[in-house]
Amino acid sequence: MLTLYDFMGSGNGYKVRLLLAQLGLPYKLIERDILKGETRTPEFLAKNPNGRIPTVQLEDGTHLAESGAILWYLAEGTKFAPPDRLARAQTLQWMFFEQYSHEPYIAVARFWRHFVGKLSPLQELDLPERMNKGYAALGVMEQHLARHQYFAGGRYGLADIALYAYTHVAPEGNFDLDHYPHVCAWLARVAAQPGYVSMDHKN
Ligand SMILES: N[C@@H](CCC(=O)N[C@@H](CS)C(=O)NCC(=O)O)C(=O)O
Repeated sequence: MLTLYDFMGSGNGYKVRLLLAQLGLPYKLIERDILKGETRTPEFLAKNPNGRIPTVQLEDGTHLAESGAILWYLAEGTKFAPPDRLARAQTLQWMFFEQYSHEPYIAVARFWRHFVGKLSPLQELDLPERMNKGYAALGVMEQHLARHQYFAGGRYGLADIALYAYTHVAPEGNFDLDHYPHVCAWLARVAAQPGYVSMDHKN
C-alpha cells in the first residue's frame, strides 16, 4: 500500500489526498508537523532531500515528492489525466501555472496569515506584493473559467485538482473571491465531483 507523508493544513498535500479519494485508492497517512520542523529531520530528509510534504512511498519503497509529480503518477491511465496530447500539455500548462504564478502567492499569504499569525517585518513588507500577484493569478483563472467549465480537456481532471487546493482556501489568506464569480462557480463544480473529500478529511 502507498504511504503518504503529509500535513493536514497543506494544500499541496490535499491535492494528493483528494485524488487518492477520487481514485478510491487506500493509503497509509503519516502526518509530519511542518510547524515543528518534522520534515527537516535526517530521517525525513532521507525520503525527500528537499524536506517537504507531500512525499509518498510507493509499494516498492521508492519515494516520490512534488505534488504535481505525485498527481501525475497516480492519475496516469485514469480519467483524471487526459489521453489526448494537447489536453495533456494543457493540463501541465495549468499545473506549472499553479506552481509558479499561483501557489507562491496565494498559499504563502494563507500560510503566513492562517498558521504563522505574527509576521516578521520582512513578511509584512512582502505581503502586499504576494496579495497583488495572488489576485493576478485569480484574474487569469477567472478569464479562463468565463469560457470553460474546467481547466483542460473539457472535463474535470488534474489541473482542476491542482488549482482547487489553494484557491478554495484563499479566503484564509484574506483573498476576497467576491469579484471572481466564475472561479466561485468552478469551486462549487469541483466540490460536487464524485468522491470529493474536504481538506480535513482523513482516510
Ligand atoms: N512544490 C512543492 C511544494 C511543497 C511544499 O512547499 N510543502 C510545504 C507544505 S505546503 C512543506 O513541506 N514545508 C515544510 C518545510 O519547508 O519545512 C509541491 O507542490 O509539493
